[in-house]
Amino acid sequence: MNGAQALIRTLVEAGVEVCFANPGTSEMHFVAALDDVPEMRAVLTLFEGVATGAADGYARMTGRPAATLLHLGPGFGNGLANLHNARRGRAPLVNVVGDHARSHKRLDAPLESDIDALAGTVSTWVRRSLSPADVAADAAEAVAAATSAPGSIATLILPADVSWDEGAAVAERCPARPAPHVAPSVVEEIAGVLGSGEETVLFLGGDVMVADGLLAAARVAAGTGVRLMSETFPARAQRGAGLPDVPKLPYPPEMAIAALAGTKHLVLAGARSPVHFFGYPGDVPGHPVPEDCTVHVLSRPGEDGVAALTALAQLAAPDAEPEVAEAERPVLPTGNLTPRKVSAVVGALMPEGTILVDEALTSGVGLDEMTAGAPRHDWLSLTGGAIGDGLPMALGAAVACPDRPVIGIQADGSSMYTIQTLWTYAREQLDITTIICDNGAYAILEHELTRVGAQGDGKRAGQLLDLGGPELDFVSLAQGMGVPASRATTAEELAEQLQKALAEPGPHLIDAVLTRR
Ligand SMILES: Cc1ncc(C[n+]2csc(CCOP(=O)(O)OP(=O)(O)O)c2C)c(N)n1
Repeated sequence: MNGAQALIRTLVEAGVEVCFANPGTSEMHFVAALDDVPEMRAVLTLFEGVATGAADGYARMTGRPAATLLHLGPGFGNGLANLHNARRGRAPLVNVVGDHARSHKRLDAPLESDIDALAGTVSTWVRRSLSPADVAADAAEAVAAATSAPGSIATLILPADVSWDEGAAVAERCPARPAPHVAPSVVEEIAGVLGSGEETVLFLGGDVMVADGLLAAARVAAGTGVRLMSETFPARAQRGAGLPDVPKLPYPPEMAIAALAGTKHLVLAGARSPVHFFGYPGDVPGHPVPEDCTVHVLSRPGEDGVAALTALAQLAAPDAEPEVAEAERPVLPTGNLTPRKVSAVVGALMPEGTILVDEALTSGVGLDEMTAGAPRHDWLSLTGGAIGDGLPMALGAAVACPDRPVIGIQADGSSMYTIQTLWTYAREQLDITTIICDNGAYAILEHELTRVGAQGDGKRAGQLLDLGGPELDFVSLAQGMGVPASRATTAEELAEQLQKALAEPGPHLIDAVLTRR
């Protein structure tokens, strides 16, 4: 068996069944070995950022890593932004990065670069396999590293000759470190804080954003009077009728500050203490937590937050009934298209079990509210702020959950970072409906320009924020990659086109042209 065959078989043994790939010459033996291991599904992406974002989405929906196959340092670099998002969301992921054959390294060939340095910026585990005899054990360790709580990125660098040389053998699965339980004394201490009678917020994120964690948190809230809030961009949140509707901490600093004003105790469950995305000129604090507020930790990322919340609910609110969202849908709106109307159409029509991928940015206004009472669904957000993850995450989510509809609410500018993802939707015939929120601008940056107090005559600066001239033709772009597409300029058209897209299998794109100010 050659190194590549042993590697892929070992990955499959360890539960890695999908590889999002963009190969090159140094990965040819890996590619060839895929024919020997049909249990590994290989999905071709036309850019490494698509592969890494897809692995991110896949991991969020399954809790298991996908592999990526990347071509040396430049391929890894192309995948970096979405690896960053995956890291911020603590998604388990295994990168296999091809490298030159060992004998070729010292020649400084054109594709030679410092892969280890690149990998180190996002990975908790980096190793270069040094011989075919090692590669399988290395792969098993990579999977264990990626899946150890709370989930992280492992990067295995694979020299071409380690792939092609014989003498390898499959390795057994390595145990991963499970999430440790929070000590009972911590739960007791937090129960004491909740009993203080002072304004308290139970701040949720990470692993607790699933039904059991949210219901336990809602029991605590009902029994003790504390408020629930979640981090602004949870990696994956289960929502909808029958589950608690937990408000997110708003993104704009002034709104985040207002949301936490008066809070005396902030209790963290699975989330880190919040900070603003950016610092701004002037004497503005970098976080929205009031000065006289004490931050307490029930569970850290990587600890078992659901178990901690369940124990807390038993202790602090044993008889409480959680407050949950009623089944309720918005009425279908009419007339010109605004972000709120797009949200209302989605809330009115999304089927049970939808995976909602939110890279709507400024067009996400109202999406939380309009979908809170919709049938149960999952919501994936942009965890690390690096735009261009929406389309790829939807790809990964659809591969992970082939029986569930995926709806991507996608800002136009962000879609262009990884627009070629559409081609993989078509090739794999995935049930993904992409709604492009077409406002013709980098609208959020218009707000940020004002917020940072930047001055200018506005004209030249405006050119860097405007996406018109030439206008992007998303219908043609989608059709050119094999995805059926249509354009909606009114709420009625959007509703009709979304209904049709959801009824037909396979991918669809709707260009929702928003009314400009
Ligand atoms: C990788 C990366 N590059 C650049 C940015 C900076 N950035 C933030 S928002 C944005 C534009 C977003 O425009 P669009 O996707 O059209 O959404 P809108 O603001 O119009 O709602 C840019 C370029 C970023 N966040 N990530």
